[in-house]
Amino acid sequence: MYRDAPHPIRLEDYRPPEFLIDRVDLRFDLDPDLTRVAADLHMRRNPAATRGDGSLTLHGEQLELDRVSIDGYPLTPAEYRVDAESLTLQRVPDRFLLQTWVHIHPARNTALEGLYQSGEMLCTQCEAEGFRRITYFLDRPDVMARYGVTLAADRGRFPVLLSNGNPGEPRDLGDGRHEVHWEDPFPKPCYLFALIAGDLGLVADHFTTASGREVGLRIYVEPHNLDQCDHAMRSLKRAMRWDEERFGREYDLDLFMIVAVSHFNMGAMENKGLNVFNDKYVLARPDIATDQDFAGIEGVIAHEYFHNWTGNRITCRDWFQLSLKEGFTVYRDQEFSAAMGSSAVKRIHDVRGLRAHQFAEDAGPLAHPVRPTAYIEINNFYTSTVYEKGAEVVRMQANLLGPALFRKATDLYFTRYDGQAVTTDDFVTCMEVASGRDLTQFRRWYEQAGTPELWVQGDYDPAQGSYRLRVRQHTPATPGQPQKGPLHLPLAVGLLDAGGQELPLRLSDDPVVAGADAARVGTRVLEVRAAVEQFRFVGLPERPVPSLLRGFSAPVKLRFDYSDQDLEFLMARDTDGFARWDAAQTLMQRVLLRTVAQPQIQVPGAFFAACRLALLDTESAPALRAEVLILPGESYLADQMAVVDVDGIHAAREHLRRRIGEELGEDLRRVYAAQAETGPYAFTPEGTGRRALKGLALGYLMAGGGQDAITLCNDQFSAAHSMTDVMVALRLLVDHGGPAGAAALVEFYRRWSAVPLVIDKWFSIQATSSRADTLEQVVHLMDHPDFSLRNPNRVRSLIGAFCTANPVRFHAADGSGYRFLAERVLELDPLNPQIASRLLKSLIRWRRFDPQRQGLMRAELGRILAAEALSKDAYEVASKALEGT
Ligand code: B3K
Ligand code: ZN
Repeated sequence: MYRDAPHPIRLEDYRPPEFLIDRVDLRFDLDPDLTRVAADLHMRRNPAATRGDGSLTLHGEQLELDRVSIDGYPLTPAEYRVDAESLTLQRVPDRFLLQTWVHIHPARNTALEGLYQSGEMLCTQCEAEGFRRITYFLDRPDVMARYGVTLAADRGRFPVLLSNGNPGEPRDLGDGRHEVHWEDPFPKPCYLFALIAGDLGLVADHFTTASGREVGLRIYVEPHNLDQCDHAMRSLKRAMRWDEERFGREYDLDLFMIVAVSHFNMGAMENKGLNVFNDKYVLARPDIATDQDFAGIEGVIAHEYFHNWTGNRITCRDWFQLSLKEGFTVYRDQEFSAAMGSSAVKRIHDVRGLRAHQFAEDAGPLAHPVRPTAYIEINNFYTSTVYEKGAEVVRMQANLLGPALFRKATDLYFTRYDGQAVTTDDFVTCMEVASGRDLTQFRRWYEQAGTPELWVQGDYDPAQGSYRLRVRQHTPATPGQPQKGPLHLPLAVGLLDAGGQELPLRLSDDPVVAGADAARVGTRVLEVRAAVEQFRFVGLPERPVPSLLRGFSAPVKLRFDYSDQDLEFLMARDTDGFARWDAAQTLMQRVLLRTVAQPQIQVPGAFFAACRLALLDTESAPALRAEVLILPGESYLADQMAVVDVDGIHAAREHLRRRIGEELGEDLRRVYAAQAETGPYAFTPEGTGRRALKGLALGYLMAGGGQDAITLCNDQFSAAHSMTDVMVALRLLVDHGGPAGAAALVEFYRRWSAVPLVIDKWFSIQATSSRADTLEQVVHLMDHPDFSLRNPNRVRSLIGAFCTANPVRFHAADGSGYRFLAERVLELDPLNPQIASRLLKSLIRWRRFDPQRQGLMRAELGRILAAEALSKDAYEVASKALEGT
């Protein structure tokens, strides 16, 4: 049991730092077994802070302190105190040079936080609080300093030595070692510090900024991966150009570097001038990466690059403000990807993700506001709420202000706060100042957890020719927040006539202007503020069909009593691509949940007709047609039920897939054939869409059970036109089972055993198979020579995939999935608490299941909580999950 329950850190306790650090000089003598770190900190009292007791406490964990001195005078042990988390100096002057000498052990660092070894290289990850595992420091984002860094290491093992900023000339140290000095002219918080040492190859390019400065671009990878960097480089250059055009942001250093490493806890990290990436988000080639991988790389490269302004130049005052940089940067990368491809399809992907992950988080025991007010372990708060809901909150402000004022507001934000550590409140203030609007009520979006529900009713009055929309909002209670206030939100609506034409959107209180109606056709953004609001549209000769929440203008659950016919109509006729998809989702969800409730029920013919129409709708881009026909996922369906019926949902979804395959068989075959590849692979919106539609068609054909489908799958697998096609075929063959599936797995492994990122896919495919013996296979695969608990990508590809993407097997009624997960969490927690705690989140929504599963899940959570020396990370998740029991 956790003997001393760790204390939460609270937003209300924020105080400015008592000391500031103006300049840092670091010297590293690098060696995986023992690295020496010498730090010179030029410190002074913060005039803006209240004076404490005269002592100075620095953060430091897992450091071995050799020496400490102030202004050149060594301190005796009586003059300082060291514990597991800090170094305290009893008395310090107002301005002084603090020097420390510590040593650390990168090769023993399995948590991958601080300085660690990945394969043959050394690398760092400091956000959020990893810098304190490198040297004693004021490890908080509102302490911003200039850095000079000298790296010394064995030249043979570590020919490349990188840090933030600009390099000086390398120096030979004579004894087989060399050193390089780096200077970063921009003050930064220590979480943006990075170093890399290794034997790396490099792809170089350059970029001329809008104002004519030359920037060197370098992507460093292990030499055998040099042929997999083109897409990342192209994405980087596009992102740099786009940020200039869209946000007026230019890059500021002479050099921008990206390094790909194969052991990384998350996607990537925006260290100043030296982004460190999980290699999954750098390396791509058509034969080894899917369209989704290509898109992921484009988005993550852009995201980290965009952080240079939203995160690095302007950073967070404290970690409660994390969404200041993450929400805004996600919004920026979403907009960038939309501009590079189809904006409707990008929006669909993002909303699907938001509903699947963020809505679920908001409805569970870890629900928290975009700006949380307390945490035990900050690493647990890199969540979908902070990132994706945070991006929605920025998007709503952009929608409320319109493009011109939003740009004016972001320009103001960049000039006003450049070089500072600020808050989400400061961001909203810029929106207010630039637009002259009052966003007091809007700020609630940062403070209130939970997904608002919007109940909308429409009444047509034929005598008046008017249509009234009544909007009622309600946000359900979340842990610690029983009462919620109404939110200010943009509700984008359109009205369609029976022929699918947009109607003018004239509100009863609009001023009457001749000819104005023509300009009011299309989408109109209504502003909802009160708990109940009414909007009356006039001048409507017939009953309209409302198209609501177009483009997902606010992150809410919309409830409107559409008939099936309305949904079929919107699915076919809405002029907004996103809204067509959303209508299809609602309709499919209905059909599926009806089947869960009554497995014998017949799916109406009109449903298949609507699907056929969408499939054959050649007016729409293939990518959109594919999206419209993807059934809602099992976990999302589960979220719609009062008590989750795990097996019922799986069966209903499989049944509907089969029925669609049977009903649409001939059309699916034609559509499949029509998307055949005509040239070499290219990551273009057109190509991606074509492959998505082809994959969708093949999936339904397999579900329909036609013998020829297996042949098509086998052919697609062997033709190996691209990894996208191969993966679709492999998944279908494995789920189908039998000798074809087994043979494909063997062949796939044989072909790709030398490429770790592809082997991750091989593990995932097996872990997410719906076949009954999947858990057995997963357990067996843990003994595979390629599996390792020390590589996060491997853990995610096997254990993570099983627990998050295979609901029917993970939630097996006998509790075997839960037990498996708990054992892995307990095994991983001492090695890598961040990864353990992420996995553990699969168990927290136990209240949603039947009593038997509830009991089984709770028992595993209890077992974890009872473990000796549990990390703060896992403690926080498990204890919150069990709160109130
Ligand atoms: N800022 C990093 C995430 C750091 C996570 C620390 N546990 C990557 C990103 O959001 O860009
Ligand atoms: Zn980020």
